[in-house]
Amino acid sequence: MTVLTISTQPIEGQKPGTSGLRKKTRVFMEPGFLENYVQSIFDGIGGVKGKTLIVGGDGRYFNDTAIQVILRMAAANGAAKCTVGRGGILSTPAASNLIRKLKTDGGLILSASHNPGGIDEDFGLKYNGPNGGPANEGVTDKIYARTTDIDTYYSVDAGDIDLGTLGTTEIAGMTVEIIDPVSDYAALMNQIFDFDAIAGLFKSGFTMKFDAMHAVTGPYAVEILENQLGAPKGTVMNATPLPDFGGGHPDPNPIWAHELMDIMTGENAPDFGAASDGDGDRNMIVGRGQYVTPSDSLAVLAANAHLAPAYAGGLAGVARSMPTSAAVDRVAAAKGIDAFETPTGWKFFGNLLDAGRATLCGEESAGTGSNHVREKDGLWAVLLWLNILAVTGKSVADLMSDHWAEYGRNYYSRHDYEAVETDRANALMDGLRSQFASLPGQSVGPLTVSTADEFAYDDPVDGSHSAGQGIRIGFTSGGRVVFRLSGTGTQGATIRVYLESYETDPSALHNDAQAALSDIIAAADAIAGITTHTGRDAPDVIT
Ligand code: VG1
Ligand code: CO
Repeated sequence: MTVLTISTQPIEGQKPGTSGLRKKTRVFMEPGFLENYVQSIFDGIGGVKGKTLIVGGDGRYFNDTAIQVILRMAAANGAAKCTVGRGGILSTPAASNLIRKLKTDGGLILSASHNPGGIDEDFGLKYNGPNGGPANEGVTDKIYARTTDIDTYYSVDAGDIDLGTLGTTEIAGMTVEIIDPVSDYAALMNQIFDFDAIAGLFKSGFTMKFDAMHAVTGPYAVEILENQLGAPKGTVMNATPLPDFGGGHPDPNPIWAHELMDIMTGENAPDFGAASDGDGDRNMIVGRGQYVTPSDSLAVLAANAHLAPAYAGGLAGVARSMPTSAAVDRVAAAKGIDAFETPTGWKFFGNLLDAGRATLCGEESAGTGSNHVREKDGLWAVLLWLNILAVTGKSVADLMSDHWAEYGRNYYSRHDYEAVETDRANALMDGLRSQFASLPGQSVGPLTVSTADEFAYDDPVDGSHSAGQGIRIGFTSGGRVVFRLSGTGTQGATIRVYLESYETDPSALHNDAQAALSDIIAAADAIAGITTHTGRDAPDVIT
């Protein structure tokens, strides 16, 4: 077999965002685009000679083709072995687990997560390091730098590998092992949770719907919930991963998971509903008639995690991204443990988890996870909820009511303005920056601004500094609004507006979030001029 040395030149737009590189699928399919990025990853991590990698993705359109390219390039670059999920399938948390369990030098995960899939939709690729977590900023900077001066990539003159058959084969001297994508992950979940208690819950007649949204978690959820825990067949809906996710938008929130929401608010609603995203790292939790915001879910899980075997000894600390509500901070304060506030994106939790300073982490965008892997983990969150429901015997609604009564409620919502012209979005952010000095003390409607700044993070473990991580405006009432531009979009800019207020009055704990936040929502527009800058009079998505 001959190694092919192929001349190339830099292609613009290969800067990784919040979670790897995401582009329109057709862009990834342009000649050399994928190859340049894969070679830049290899070069950026100091080469892959003699190294081992995990490779897999969420099964979206182009997943299998891209894996064949990656395998040929890994072989040409001298990698010793690639371990690949059968059919090219690995959920993001399952890939993270395999990197850790098999002690590989990292992995390549192919996914654009919750973004739609298909030739006219989105594709993505990211590198995770030997700890199983997304490459940190230092590494992604090196990868990006290489994309700007790359001149050569390497491949081998070899045919496609059969990804559908378990076992070991070889390509130009590199071992390729095709493994079952589900079994190691299911075994890990069995170690963490009390499967007997959860099986007992299902035996007692407890009902559930899990919406896999035709994305990667289908096979995982069927194996764990139905086969191992005894939930009735059909508990998992939309269980077959499809290259275009059935034409849907595999983002587990009340808007995109409306099929599940209709079931949970309809007649004969099951006790519990959950959904996961394209690559299986996000989760949505909903009780009968009771949606749980991701920020509240993180707080409830932190308050009750000790009911699951793996966390029976308590939590070392908790961490949340800055725009996530402070609900979990109140739990941490009550438990006397540290609460860390990080920039958006799971890569910022890695050091805290590795150093044993945080056990549970979460983001308002429906991501929750723990030190069991180095990614957020959708099914893990669902199983922790089930374990807590099994031990407490409470309904989701009761658990939420009790939690708010004890800690108060952080009303929370996120308003997204999608595909805004980049110049307009930047102008809105710059307009906010120009008001930092004048805002404090100003009244906006019934509210008074107390603070205005841009979040920067100093990593407490390695001391690295990350600036420009979101503009936050605090009010004397304890409420706040945060403005950020998305780092995962593939079209124009998405402005995210995160809204939060805190309520302790027992008679005001069960109101509609949009109503409870109406003053903050009005203040956000008054201060940022959202309507003026974007020309939109309402957000595209409210979660
Ligand atoms: C979004 C979320 C962020 C999450 C990221 C990746 O990023 O806000 O919390 O970590 O997606 O999630 P952004 O930059 O668009 O706001 V996933 O499920 O795409 O891996
Ligand atoms: Co995801």
